[in-house]
Amino acid sequence: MIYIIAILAILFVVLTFKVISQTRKIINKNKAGGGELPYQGAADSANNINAAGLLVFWILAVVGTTWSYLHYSQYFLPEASSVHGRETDFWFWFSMAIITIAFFLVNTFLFLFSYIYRHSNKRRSAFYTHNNTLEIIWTTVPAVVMTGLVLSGLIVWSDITGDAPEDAEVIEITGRQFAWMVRYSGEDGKFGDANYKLMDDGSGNPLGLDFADPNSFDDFSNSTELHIPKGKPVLLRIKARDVLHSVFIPHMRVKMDAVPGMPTKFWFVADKSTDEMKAALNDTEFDYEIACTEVCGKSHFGMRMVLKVDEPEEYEKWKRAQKPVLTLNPDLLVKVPEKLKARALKYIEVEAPAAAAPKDSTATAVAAAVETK
Ligand SMILES: [Cu+2]
Repeated sequence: MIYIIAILAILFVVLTFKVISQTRKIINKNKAGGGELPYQGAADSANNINAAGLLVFWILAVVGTTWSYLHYSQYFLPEASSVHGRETDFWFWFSMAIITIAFFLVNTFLFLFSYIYRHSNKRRSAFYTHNNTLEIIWTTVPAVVMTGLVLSGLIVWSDITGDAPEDAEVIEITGRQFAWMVRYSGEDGKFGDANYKLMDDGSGNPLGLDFADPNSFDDFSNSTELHIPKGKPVLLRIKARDVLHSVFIPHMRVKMDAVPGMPTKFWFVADKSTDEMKAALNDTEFDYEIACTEVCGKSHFGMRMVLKVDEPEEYEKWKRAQKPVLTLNPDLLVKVPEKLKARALKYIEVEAPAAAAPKDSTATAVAAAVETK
């Protein structure tokens, strides 16, 4: 490598001297009264080679660009499974089409003209200062097109980031190193208070539910799957427990940072159930995936959760089958204030509470997920 650099450096010095001496010759010739330069023929052939080289470069660039587009299209996002996803995809490809056409047109003319109008002794260049009509056209057309694109994007964006509909299914998703945890409000439809000071993996309360708030008694959580109903607005309340994370559901075109101490949100309507996707792709193993798209530590790559899009009836059935955090971790009863104990006891299963805790309780699963990483 060092020899190549040395050779290039020597070549650079030699060529620099060559350029200086040629320039001096031209200057001296001009001072002596101009006329035909002795090396005019050589300059013409060099001009021809440069012009042809530019044309060849552009042809190779067209082939290369087209090839890379087709080759890497396998890594494009999969077809959208959400209502707003289809809309953003439409605008993405619409902008892409305009940009692509402009890119090929402008560059084709650029390289073609540099070939056609290469230097020639047989013609003289015209002195052309400016053309108002042309300037107005090439300023107005791009300005109108760009404004149209930005405005249409802005309208869709304000819809996506606006308030979720009243009847939206609200689900809380919390990121931590290195797993996602989701919480549902349970049968009362109200989330209990949560406080980071109460987060305690050991006692089965990694989300810090505050059991002084009776709304938390029926809240249930999951650390392996997020279930949502098909065709109904879903509002994700997004939180982080330790560092920055980011909720990314590629099929749903959902992407939002999870920031410690600053809840964020994203609402969307999934319109293809997991089963429909399995049938459409002819793949019984298919599952929607939630990934973390903010590098959050050494096991960031493994921070994924499965998303199940259920038919609405199936979803309600699944919800009814879930057990509250309190039921799965009856020891948390000590955190309930005396005056609320009677209400909380309804959620404690009487027979053999220890055996009632299934393996996928949030605390156990998260602890396992964190330990293996
Ligand atoms: Cu991450």
